[in-house]
Amino acid sequence: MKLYGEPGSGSTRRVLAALYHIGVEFEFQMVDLFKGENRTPEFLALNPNGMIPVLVDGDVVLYEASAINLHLAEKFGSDLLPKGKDRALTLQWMFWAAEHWRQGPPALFNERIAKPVMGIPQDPRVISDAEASIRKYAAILDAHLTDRRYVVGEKITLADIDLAATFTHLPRSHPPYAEFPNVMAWHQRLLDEVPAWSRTRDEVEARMADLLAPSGGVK
Ligand SMILES: N[C@@H](CCC(=O)N[C@@H](CS)C(=O)NCC(=O)O)C(=O)O
Repeated sequence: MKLYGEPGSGSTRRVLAALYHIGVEFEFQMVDLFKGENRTPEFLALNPNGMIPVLVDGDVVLYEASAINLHLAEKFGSDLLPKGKDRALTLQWMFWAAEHWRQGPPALFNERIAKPVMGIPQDPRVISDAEASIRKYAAILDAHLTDRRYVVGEKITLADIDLAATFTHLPRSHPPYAEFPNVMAWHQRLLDEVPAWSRTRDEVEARMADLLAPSGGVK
């Protein structure tokens, strides 16, 4: 199977983490967004949205990282997608991540990383709205994690991957997660206990260092 993506992308990271965790062999096809490789006719035939990641697995062509991860977990029988009640809860948190949790962080990425690199002024209103959204949902996740090691019980699931993806640009986009100790402890646990999560963190950092070097980095 072949994954189209970019190692600095939080959405690509969600799929890479699942592939590494399950132990799947795959081919990686770099799609350089800065060179417009996501806008070629060939790529748009795979995903008309012009977005990574895309997985091609035989005659299955999938976009949307969560859908790709569900396909992988089902195909390989991974406990990243548990059975019964825990399956329903995993799906609940994946949908919650898409609808609510991942709303603020991309706006912060745009304001604090993309805009400075492109020489466009930041919009303080967008930053304060994004931070308000992040705080609102982080308070809910923080309360949920009071007595849990992972989002659904004792082991990592696809829900943890979908939620933790917003930590991908923490050192650069500065979402206010430090105000939420259970959220911080859960993310540290993922880094400490799940090799696929720390490996993809290292790959993101290496790629971002390369990308941001010409502009002198982002503070
Ligand atoms: N909902 C999609 C989001 C994917 C996404 O945001 N991809 C970004 C990179 S992280 C992208 O391809 N952006 C290119 C563009 O918008 O032109 C998913 O979960 O897979």
